[in-house]
Amino acid sequence: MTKVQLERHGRIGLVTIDNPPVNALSAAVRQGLAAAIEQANADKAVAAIVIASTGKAFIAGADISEFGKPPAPPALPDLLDAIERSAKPVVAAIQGVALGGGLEVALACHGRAALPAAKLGLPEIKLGLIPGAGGTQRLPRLIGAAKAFPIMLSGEPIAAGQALEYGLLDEVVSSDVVTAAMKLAEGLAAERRRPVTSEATGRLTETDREAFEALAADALKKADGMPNVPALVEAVRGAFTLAFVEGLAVERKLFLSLIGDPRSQALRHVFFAEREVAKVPGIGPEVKPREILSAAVIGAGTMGGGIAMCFANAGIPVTLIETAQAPLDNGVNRIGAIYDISVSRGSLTPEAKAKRMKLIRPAVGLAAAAGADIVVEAAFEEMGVKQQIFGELDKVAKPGAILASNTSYLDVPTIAAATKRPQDVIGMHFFSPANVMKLLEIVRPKGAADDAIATAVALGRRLGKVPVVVGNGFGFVGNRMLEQRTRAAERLLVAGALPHEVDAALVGFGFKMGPFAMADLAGNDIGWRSRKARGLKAAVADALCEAGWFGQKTGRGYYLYPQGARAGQRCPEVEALIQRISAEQGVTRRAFSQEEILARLLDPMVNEGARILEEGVAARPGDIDIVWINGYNWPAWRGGPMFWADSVGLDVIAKRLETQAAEIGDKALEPAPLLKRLAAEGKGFASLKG
Ligand code: T1G
Repeated sequence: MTKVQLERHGRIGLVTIDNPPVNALSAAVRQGLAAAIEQANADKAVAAIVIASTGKAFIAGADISEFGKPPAPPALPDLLDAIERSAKPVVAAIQGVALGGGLEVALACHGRAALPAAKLGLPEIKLGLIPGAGGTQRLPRLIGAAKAFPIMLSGEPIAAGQALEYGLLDEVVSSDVVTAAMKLAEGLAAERRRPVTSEATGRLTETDREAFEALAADALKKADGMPNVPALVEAVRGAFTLAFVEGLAVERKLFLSLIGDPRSQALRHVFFAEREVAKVPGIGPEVKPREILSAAVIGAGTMGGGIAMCFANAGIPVTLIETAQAPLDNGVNRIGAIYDISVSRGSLTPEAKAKRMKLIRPAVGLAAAAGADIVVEAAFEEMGVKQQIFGELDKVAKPGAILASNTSYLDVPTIAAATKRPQDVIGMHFFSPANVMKLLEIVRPKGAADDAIATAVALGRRLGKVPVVVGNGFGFVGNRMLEQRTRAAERLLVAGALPHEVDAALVGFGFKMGPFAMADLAGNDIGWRSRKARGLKAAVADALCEAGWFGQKTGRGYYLYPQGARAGQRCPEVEALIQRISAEQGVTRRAFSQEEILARLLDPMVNEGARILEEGVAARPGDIDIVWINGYNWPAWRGGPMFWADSVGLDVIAKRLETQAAEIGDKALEPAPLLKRLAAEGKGFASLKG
């Protein structure tokens, strides 16, 4: 079926793109558009042309799935050149998002009309790219670089109203944007003038240049090593210093150089992985989510309070339940204080805070959960406590209510067994702080009903989370892999590395902080309690806790925090303790390079990820990447642990694991069968289609 239709309406040639779901500019669409523009220009009965499209989106941009493949003509810049040089005026009728190449198509037109719901943006920066089809040259010419640059730098779309104000749109109409565009096109034809963006240099004044350069200097300071930011600055600067055609050539050269950059390849992987993750195997669109009109949260501690905020932020009334008034009041006060910080920062109005606080109904006793469509338990991480609560909930919750535990690693079927409704019992593992972190692991025990899972996924997205459905099992996906990294970090200390060297390796890789700074921040006693509950030992971590060095909250942990300083300082006593433990274990300490530290930290995580895939606890390697990017700040421009492993080469990782397992004598470090098989076949995790 053709992707682009041309039909004549009076003197207007109406070109309609129909490439569901978002009218991406695939090769077929580009070819169809080029042919339609040529045909309309050859048709004497046509005086002007309108480009419209079907569906929600006007055009969502270039077809990202085509990047890295051999280019198919016409290249987008050539198509846009043909539109701009069309003998007859061309007007864009924008009913929805016009993003990336989609906005660049509209910029090459001679007029632009939109509906109020339309959003216009150049999000290429989020893919590690820059606009590659004239956006860096046409947009500054149309609205000035001081306005255009922030749009390209943030990648965030602007609303139709703001676009009209900027002069990016000629008109915004309440309905029937195609008719409005036709009238606009007729008018341009009658005036026999065609406003051509590429020649509109009036906005590129010296003042505009100064404003742009100031914004550019600030952007370069915050580029954080991403090559597309300096590239964007260079391309936009070309709008001031070069002729249009030369500016286009510089933009194209920079764009093509970024397409091959590993960071952009990683970000494009994340883009698709984040969409794949929403597709839960065995749960198709026919499985309808249950209606969630109200919620209840059990436990007003840090997690429970944060989860209650998620519901209030999404406008869902939520009953926050505690066992007694005092902890309940503490919980509500903590929520109010968190909102106050947002109000003081100006990111929340006092009225919005009041509205959200009203949506949170504090109550003592589980009976208050009776009317809720979903109950999220965020009580003490102890199985007995959870079983007791779910046993109670089974009696008070209404039939069909979803009963979810926020447990971070306990067995969900065991929790479900405390009820007579295991089909309604799932895990919803939020990450701290729950009102901030995007990741939501939805634990799908075997007995859970499909629509219970579908409900949790839909709700997760409504709460603004990235829901990832995972199988039941200790630590699910994220924490199970984190435990491998934690063990590896401890092994490195005993073998010869020091905390700051281990942390530096991860920070150098792109994490916000390393494992020891993170442990000091979260509190070393949390891991200590969990290890004791499972009879596990970690010589250095246990020694610190036995000394009461829990981290920032006690002024010292792996590091010293004088006067509550946030940035830790090296602690000679801890380093002496580590050396003593090495000696006690008969280990001859040795130096480790940053590369070796990184490999020793990340390889065991990847190995655990392979086991997670073998067991079906994660459906796809990309799901594991999304967990780590959204739950543990794995740098998105590294693509996630499984994408990173593929970029290193699974044969390299398997070999390193074998060497380490032999050196330490720990069979658990042997490469997992899946990892070994893929390495032997010369394949990556990407070859596993979920
Ligand atoms: N290319 C290919 N597929 C795309 C796509 C794109 N640009 N945008 C979306 N999809 C697929 C997506 O993978 C999913 O597929 C389906 O469409 C629905 O997407 C030259 C170089 C438009 C706001 O970065 O922001 O132009 O999972 O689930 O929530 O300068 O998609 O159904 O198989 O996100 O309604 C710049 C990316 C490209 C915009 C719709 N454009 N897309 O959101 O649906 S680079 C972008 C979005 C470029 C030029 C440069 C969103 C959306 P599947 P969805 P949604």
